[in-house]
Amino acid sequence: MRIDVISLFPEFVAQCAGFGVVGRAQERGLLSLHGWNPRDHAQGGYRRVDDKTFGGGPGMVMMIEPLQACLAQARAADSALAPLIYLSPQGRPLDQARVRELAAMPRLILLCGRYEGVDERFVRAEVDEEISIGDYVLSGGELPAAVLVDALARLQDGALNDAESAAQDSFEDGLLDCPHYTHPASHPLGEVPAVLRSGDHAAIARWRRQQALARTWRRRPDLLERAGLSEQDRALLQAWRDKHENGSEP
Ligand code: 9D3
Repeated sequence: MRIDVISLFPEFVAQCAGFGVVGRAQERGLLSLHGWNPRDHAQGGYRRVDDKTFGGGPGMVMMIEPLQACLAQARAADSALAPLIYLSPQGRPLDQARVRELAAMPRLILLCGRYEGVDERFVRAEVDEEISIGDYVLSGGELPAAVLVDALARLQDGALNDAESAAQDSFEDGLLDCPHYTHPASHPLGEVPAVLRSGDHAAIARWRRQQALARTWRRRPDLLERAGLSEQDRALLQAWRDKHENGSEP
C-alpha cells in the first residue's frame, strides 16, 4: 500500500511511522509513505500557505493554491488512483470497519490541516472523505494521520507476526479484550486466575470469552449492541452476571 501525506510537517508523520509494526511494514515493502509539503509550493518570499479567515475572527486558513500544486505533485508521483482523505474534526469518526476497508486500497492520499483548517472550496472540490479520530481537540491533522497509518499498516498482509495476529484483536470481533497476566503467578498485588494455569484449553477459551463479554457489557454497552452475540455468548454473559450481581470487576 502506498500512502502520500500532505502536511506542513510531513516529517512528523514519517517519524511516528518509523517504529515498531509500522516501521517493519515499511522495511518489508508492505507500506510506502511519502510526504508532501504545501510550503514547497507557496509563492513569494514569505512562502505563505495560510491567510486570514474571511468574515473576520481569529485563526488562519490554509490557502487553496499551495494545496492544489502539492496535490498535483503527489498524484503525479504514481499512476495509481487514490482518494484524498482529509483528517478533520468535522469528519466521520474512524472505526475498525472503515480501517479494514481503507487497508484494502492500493493507495491513499492524506491531507493534514493546521490552523483553523483548509479553505472549504478546496475541500468541496478535491476531498473524497473527511475522517476524525474522536471528539477531542488536537492542534492539527498530523497525529490523526499517523493514527490512521498505524491502523492501516498493521492490517497489511505479513505486517504482523503470529504472536501479534490481528484476528484476535479487540474490535476485530467487536468486543473489548480479556485481561492478560504474566509471571509471577503469585504477587503481593494478587494471584493469576487459577483457570489460566489449569492447562484446560477449553476452559481457558471460555473464561477469556466470558471476560471479554463482561468487560464490554460493563464498559462499552454501545459495542455490545452492535456485536451480534451468539446464543452461547449470551449464556456466558448471563452466567457472569448471575455470579456478579453485586457489580464488581471487570
Ligand atoms: C480550536 C479550534 N477549533 C475552533 C472551534 C476548531 C479546530 C480546528 C482545527 C479544532 C481542531 C483543529 C485541528 N484538528 C485536526 O486537524 C483534527 C482532529 C482533531 O482535532 N480531533 C480529532 N480528530 C481530528 S482529525 C484532524
